[in-house]
Amino acid sequence: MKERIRRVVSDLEIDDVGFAAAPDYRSPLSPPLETIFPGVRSIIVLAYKELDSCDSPDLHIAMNGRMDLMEFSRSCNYKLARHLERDFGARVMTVPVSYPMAQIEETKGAVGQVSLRHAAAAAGLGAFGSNNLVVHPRFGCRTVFTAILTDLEIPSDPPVAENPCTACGLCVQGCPGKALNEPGRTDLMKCVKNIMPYGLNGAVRFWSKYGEVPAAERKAMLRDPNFWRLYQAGHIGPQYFCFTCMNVCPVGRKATA
Ligand code: B12
Ligand code: SF4
Ligand code: SF4
Repeated sequence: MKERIRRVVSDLEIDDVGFAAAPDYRSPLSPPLETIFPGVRSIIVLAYKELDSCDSPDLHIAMNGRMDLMEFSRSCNYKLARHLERDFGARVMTVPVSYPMAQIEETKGAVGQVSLRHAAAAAGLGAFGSNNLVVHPRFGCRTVFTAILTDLEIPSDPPVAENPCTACGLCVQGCPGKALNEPGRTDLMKCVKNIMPYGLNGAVRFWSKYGEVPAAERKAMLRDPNFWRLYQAGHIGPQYFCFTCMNVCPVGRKATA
């Protein structure tokens, strides 16, 4: 069965696939899989290499590359799920590439319903690096994952033989938000402040101030580029303004002339 699925994955131009039996998926914070999909037996995890867009010093181009990949990967994930339903008679549920996610106080709205990193590690697609990203043996940290939950009985792929992270420390030293200083933990607030200046916190700051200042200052606030950026983010969804901990990682980098 794995071989047949791998062929479909290859036809869809997805870069890699791994399989995990549901009991092998262990995420400390995400809800148990059974609460999402009663009767779930396996997770099929798909891996996609980022284009070089994420290297661009122009962060709009870098984010556009991620948006392209989010759209492509969402579509591939859905196509494979439909295929599993039709050709394998499987029950299937797709996992979001990033959003939506439960917006609740306990998790600060930042815990996925399924942790794709833990799923990827369980499916043998890589191991956690010092930046808390899953490092793929061939593509390094510049890898995005999607997943499908199924009721198919599929055994897990073996874990990666060796952690591709060499513990060189470049990601920890390079993080502009100093969010990776504590091993095994990304400081959410430090990362978010740097990576999403025009996300929820930025909007709360803006609108709180807007409600407090006189009319003339409100007009000025709406004419300020800070508001334009918030407005754009409101339209196109979360925008990342940092790709450093992915980009500085030497694993999977092609030698450049
Ligand atoms: C919410 C979210 C964020 C939040 C919160 C991050 C966080 N602390 O989890 C913010 C906005 C800050 C964020 C930032 C980024 N994200 Co993000 N994010 C997510 C999302 C939607 C949910 C993550 C989640 O549930 N976190 C909470 C739980 C899982 O974390 P946790 O259990 O506490 O595990 C943490 C630690 O315990 C530790 N950990 C756990 N086990 C082990 C084991 C070992 C050995 C070690 C060392 C560490 C370790 O790693 C985790 C990181 O803090 C996922 C998609 C998904 N559904 O999984 C993408 C996802 C994790 N993000 C991703 C990426 C790429 C990024 C960024 C690089 C942004 C960018 N420019 O693209 C940064 C990297 C930040 C970093 N170095 O950690 C990718 C990671 C791909 C990969 N190769 O691993 C994902 C999987 C999206 C995807 N579809 O591919 N993200
Ligand atoms: S995305 Fe940027 S701020 Fe967040 S952990 Fe990575 S390097 Fe640090
Ligand atoms: S930059 Fe170095 S320490 Fe960080 S994940 Fe890559 S290999 Fe590991």
